[in-house]
Amino acid sequence: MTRTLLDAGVVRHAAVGVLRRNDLGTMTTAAPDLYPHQWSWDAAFVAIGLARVDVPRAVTELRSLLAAQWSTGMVPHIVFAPGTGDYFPGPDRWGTDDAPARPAGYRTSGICQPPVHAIALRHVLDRGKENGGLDALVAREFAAESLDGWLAWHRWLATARDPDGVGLVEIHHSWESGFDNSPRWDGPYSRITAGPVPPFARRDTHHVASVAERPSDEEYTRYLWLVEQMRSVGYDDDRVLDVIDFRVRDVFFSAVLAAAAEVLAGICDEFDRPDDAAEQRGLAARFRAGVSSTVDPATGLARDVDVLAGEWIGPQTVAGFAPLVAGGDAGLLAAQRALLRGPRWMGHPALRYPLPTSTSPVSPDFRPRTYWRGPVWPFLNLLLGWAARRDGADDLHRDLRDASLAQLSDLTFAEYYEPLTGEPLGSHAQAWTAAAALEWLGG
Ligand code: 2M8
Repeated sequence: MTRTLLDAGVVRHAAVGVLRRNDLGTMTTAAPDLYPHQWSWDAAFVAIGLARVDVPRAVTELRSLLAAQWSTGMVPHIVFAPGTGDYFPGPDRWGTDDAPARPAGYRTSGICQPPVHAIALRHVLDRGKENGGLDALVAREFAAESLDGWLAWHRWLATARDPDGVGLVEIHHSWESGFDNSPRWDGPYSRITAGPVPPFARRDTHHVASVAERPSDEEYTRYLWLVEQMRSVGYDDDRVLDVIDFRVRDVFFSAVLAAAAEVLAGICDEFDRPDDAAEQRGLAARFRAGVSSTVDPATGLARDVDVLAGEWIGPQTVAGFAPLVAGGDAGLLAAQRALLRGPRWMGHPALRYPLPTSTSPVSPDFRPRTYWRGPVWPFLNLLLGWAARRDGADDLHRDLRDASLAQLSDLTFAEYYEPLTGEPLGSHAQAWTAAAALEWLGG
């Protein structure tokens, strides 16, 4: 799987082309056609990739996302592109015009996504330092200007979304997890009886017969029902808790917060903000402990909690490796790495590339073509690789990088890949997939 220099140049050139194609000037669409707006965690990965080729443009990506931050501190999961509005479910469905916390002048959804942003900011600062000159200046100025915004984001998550202080972030829609129709959410959704929702038409990509691979009409009805519930109370954090039919402690989201809070603490140190640094280290420790408290001794995987049903969530998905993202106890991390590399995951003999699947290939829930129920997601591999290197697991980092670059050298930059055949699925020219390629290539 060793790559030649020529291969690297070709992949880099094509990946830059994908980011250009998705570039609206101050924001990058998540993908052409299917996702014509800026998504929150996509934008963070896009900034990581852009920082490899254009530090000021990477800064612009994060700045435009943060400009739409709500007064509560929430960073919204979609910032709609100016002059558009037809994405399903478009802004009229969200009804955030009536949400007092939404900033004037921005159209956004009313929910959030995992907080990868401080990790992206770290990458931008590091590229700035390496390049020096204007890049260093622009990156540092942005970090200074935006620090309070990122702190407010983490604080909101740690309060509004962890009301009981258990070190786990509560989500109110599976779109908040980013793993939309993962089998993780089948239990909670099975207990929801959707009320009336506005009529909708599902969108397809023209590349593949993807309607069959994406969530079903029944799933979309429930997704929209939850939006209706939040909308009915103006997205007020306290009132949402009383009306919402989906309350889940999301272990992977919590792990991202733990990792990001630790990174933000380091940035606070650099900007001489010792109190904020200490606060973020406290959050990191609290959410790391929360994540490790969910590990199932029988499977070795971390689990979500269905708050309303008072139940653990069972399906074996890649979210079970949340401790590898959060960091923490060396014994737990070593056991998780062995599991990840073993035959139930990356080491499964039928895989086209040895990469984590979104659901274990040996699980009865595994669906190799269906969105978050089995396919490989390249941006997630980048996140796992970043965490592996942070924790000194250089061999895991290297193996994830080599397999990822082999996969991405098909140059489709697909949204997700069929794990057994390597077929690109979903949208092509997906921005965060191209960004992942650029970051894996480095240099
Ligand atoms: C997918 O989610 C959106 C809704 O937010 C959708 O299906 O319409 C997920 O893969 C999510 O993680 C991702 O951020 C988004 C855009 O790439 O698409």
